[in-house]
Amino acid sequence: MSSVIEKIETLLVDLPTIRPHKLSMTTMACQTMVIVRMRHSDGIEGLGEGTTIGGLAYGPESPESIKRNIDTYLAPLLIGQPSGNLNALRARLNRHVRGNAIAKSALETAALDAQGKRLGLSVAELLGGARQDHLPVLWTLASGDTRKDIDEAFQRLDERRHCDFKLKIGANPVDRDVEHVAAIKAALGDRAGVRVDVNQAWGEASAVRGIQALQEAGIELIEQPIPAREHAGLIRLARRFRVPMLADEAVADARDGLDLAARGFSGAFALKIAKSGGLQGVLELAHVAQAAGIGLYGGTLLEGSIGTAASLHAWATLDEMTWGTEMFGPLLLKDDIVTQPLNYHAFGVDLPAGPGLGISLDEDKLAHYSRK
Ligand code: MUC
Ligand code: MG
Repeated sequence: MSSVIEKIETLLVDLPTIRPHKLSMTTMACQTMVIVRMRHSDGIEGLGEGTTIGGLAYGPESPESIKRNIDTYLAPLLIGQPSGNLNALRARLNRHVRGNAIAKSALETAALDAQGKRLGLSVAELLGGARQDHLPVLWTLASGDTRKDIDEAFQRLDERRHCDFKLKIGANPVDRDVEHVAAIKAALGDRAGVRVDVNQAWGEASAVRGIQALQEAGIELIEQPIPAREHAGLIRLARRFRVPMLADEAVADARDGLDLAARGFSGAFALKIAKSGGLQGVLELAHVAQAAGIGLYGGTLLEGSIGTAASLHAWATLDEMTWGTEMFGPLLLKDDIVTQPLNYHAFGVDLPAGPGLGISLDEDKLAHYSRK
C-alpha cells in the first residue's frame, strides 16, 4: 500500500543571533523557528520550517500561532492523506484554511523533503531539476552603528563570503538614515554593491526625498520603501526613479505579482517561500514575474538551515536571478540544529545535495534549543 502521512510534530526552537539585528520595526536578539517533523507510514520523516521575524512585528503570523494553527487545524487535514501527492495536499490545505502562508510553507517543505527521500531525488529535482548549484548570497548590515557596519562589510569581503550588502533602514529620521547609508557606500566604493530595505517605514513624500538622495549616493536597489498595500505609490516611485524598486511585503504570491505587473510596476520581486505558502506558490510568482519582465530576488524571512535549504532548492530551478539571493539566515545565528551546515563560500552558497532537502537534524542541538 502506498504511504500516508501518519504524524506531524511541531517544535518551537529559539536560537540566539550573533549580534542584535536592527530592522525598522524590531530589533532581534534571537530567532524563533517552528520546526516540522512529518512522519509517514513508510518510515520516512520529512523536515520543514516556518519562520518569521520579531514575533508579530513583521506579519500576521507569529511562531506561536504557526505552531498552534498547524497542531490544531492544518495537521489534522493532512493525517491519513497520501504522502506523495503534493498538489492534492496543497489544494486540501488551501481549500480548508485561509492565509497562514508560513504554516503552509513549513508543511509543504516537509512533504517535499519526505517525497524526495522516498524517491531518492533532491527537492530541486522533484521541482523539475536544478539549473544552478551555487547561488550568490548578500549580507545584511543591521548592527545599528555605521562604523560597526563598515567593519563588518570589510570582514565579509575579505573572507570572500559576501560582496553585496543590504542595509536595513527606516527606524531613524530619513536624513540620518541617508547619511548612514551614504557613509557605508562611500567607504566600500566599487568593491561592493549596496542596497537598502526600508521595510515599509516611509510615507510617499519621505520616500521621494530619501530615494533621490540614495540614488545620488550610488545605491543600487530600494526595497519596500512604503507600506505593503500602497501598490499605486510603489508604481509611481518605480516610474519616477532610475534606481529600481524591489517589492517585498507588497508581493506575497502570484496574484499580487500579476496585479503589480498589470498596473505597470517595473523593478524586482523578493521571492520568499514563507510569503507564498511554499515552494510551488513561490515558483508561480517567479513565473509571473518572468513573463512580465520583472527581476527576481531570492528572499528570506531569516530562516535557519531547513527553511534556507528549501528556498535554495526552489531558486535553483530558476534561471540566474537578477538580484541574487539573501539566503544568509543560518549565518546570523550563533548555532545550528543540523548536522551539516550549509556551505557558504565564494560569495555564495552551495545547493545542498539530496535526497530531499539534503539536511539532517542534530538531535542533541534540537533538544537543547527547543522550547520546553
Ligand atoms: C526583509 O524584509 O527583507 C531579510 C533580510 C533581513 O535582514 O531581514 C529580512 C526581511
Ligand atoms: Mg525586505
